[in-house]
Amino acid sequence: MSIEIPEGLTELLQSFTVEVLRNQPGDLLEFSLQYFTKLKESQSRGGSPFGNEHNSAAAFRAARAVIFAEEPMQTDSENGEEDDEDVEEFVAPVINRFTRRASVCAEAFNPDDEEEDTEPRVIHPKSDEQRNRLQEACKDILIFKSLDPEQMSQVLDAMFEKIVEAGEHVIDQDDDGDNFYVIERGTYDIYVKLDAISRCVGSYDNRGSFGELALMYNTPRAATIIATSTGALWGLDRLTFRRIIVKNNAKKKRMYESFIETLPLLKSLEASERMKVVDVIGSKTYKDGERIIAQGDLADCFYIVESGEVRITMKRGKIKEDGDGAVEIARCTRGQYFGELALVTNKPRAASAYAVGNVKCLVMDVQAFERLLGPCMEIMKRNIVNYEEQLVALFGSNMDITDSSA
Ligand code: 1OR
Ligand code: 1OR
Repeated sequence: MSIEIPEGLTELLQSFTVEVLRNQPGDLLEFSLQYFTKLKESQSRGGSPFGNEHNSAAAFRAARAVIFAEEPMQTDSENGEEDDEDVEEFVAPVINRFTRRASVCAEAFNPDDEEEDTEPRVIHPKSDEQRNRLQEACKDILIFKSLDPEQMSQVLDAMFEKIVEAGEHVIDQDDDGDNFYVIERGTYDIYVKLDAISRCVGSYDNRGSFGELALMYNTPRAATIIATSTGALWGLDRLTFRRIIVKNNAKKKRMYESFIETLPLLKSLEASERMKVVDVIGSKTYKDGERIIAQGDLADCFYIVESGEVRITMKRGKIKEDGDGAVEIARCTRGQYFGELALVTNKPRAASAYAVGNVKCLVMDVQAFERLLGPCMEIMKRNIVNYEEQLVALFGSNMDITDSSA
């Protein structure tokens, strides 16, 4: 009996299998659905489904092996080596939170590639109410700060809501990175394994974001994040994160590299560590007179002045509002930092900070501060001793600068 093989079936299955093997999708059915939908769309435009006209020889042979139960042959040129070039070029269609990354080498995107991307966008439709909540949660997220409005709107489109229960592991250390998360609400503990013992090294309290490191640097997850209450998160898939955030970080590096290199505070860092600082900082602007820090508040950020001048004021009373009795104690200009004291001492802000004229600051969150600025601690601590001496001179008594009520 002979069965006729319809024309095109072999090629169709081969191309499909190549993409499956290269992407190693977590949800095969979902991937297939997207593949064939995309194929249909691209046929009407006359292109290949993923805009990638040539498949790597190795993946192609592996696909044949799957379809025809052949032994995959190796050619001399491939012995021992992956077909890296093709793998780098390939841009997966994906797409959504079901698809987890199988290996760190299958990178979709080269951040230095300036070409406009033509890849399909990830869109998770949202109600107005959801979009408002999402916008509110994202407004202070530092790595979103330097995105242009179009990039930001693509990020918001791609984000999806995730409700978590107390005790849930949102991220497990050493896993592959799938999503970046912005916190809408809830508290979360950060655990890091040291010598096989997991220790709680910090927490998030109803704000902030996490999960960027594995996506930025193609590394396994550096920490475990466990919800300690019910909560709501907004996830951003790996590919959209890389396509937009990592690409933008390459620009940010070019913008801030020379400034960062001049900062005395960061001189104890390796050059590569200084660039990691650039990856996570955000630039914020303040108008004349605007308050940047309020004495007595809980602290979650550290600041470096990029332009303009910042006035630091302090009062001895326990009243939070600035007003009578607040004394100007210092000014910070380009290249100087402030807001480190509360992070180092784990106490509320010891002073207030106000913009004098228009001010631009580079801002870093407390987790990045602790993770990256350890080597700069000596310089900061020397300066804190200096504050203590000044405090005595100004207020005449040895007031404890690290006293939370001061
Ligand atoms: P990720 O993709 O590696 C875990 O997944 C996330 O935890 C990580 O990105 C960060 O967003 C977040 N060290 C490493 N990752 C941390 C840390 C941290 N804190 C939060 N994350 N440290 C704690 C600093 C308070 C340093 C511990 C030695
Ligand atoms: P923070 O996190 O407590 C307020 O938020 C910031 O003001 C503080 O970190 C310092 O970065 C900054 N004493 C205390 N904080 C100071 C001082 C200061 N100067 C700047 N800051 N003194 C001034 C010494 C010239 C001594 C008190 C009179």
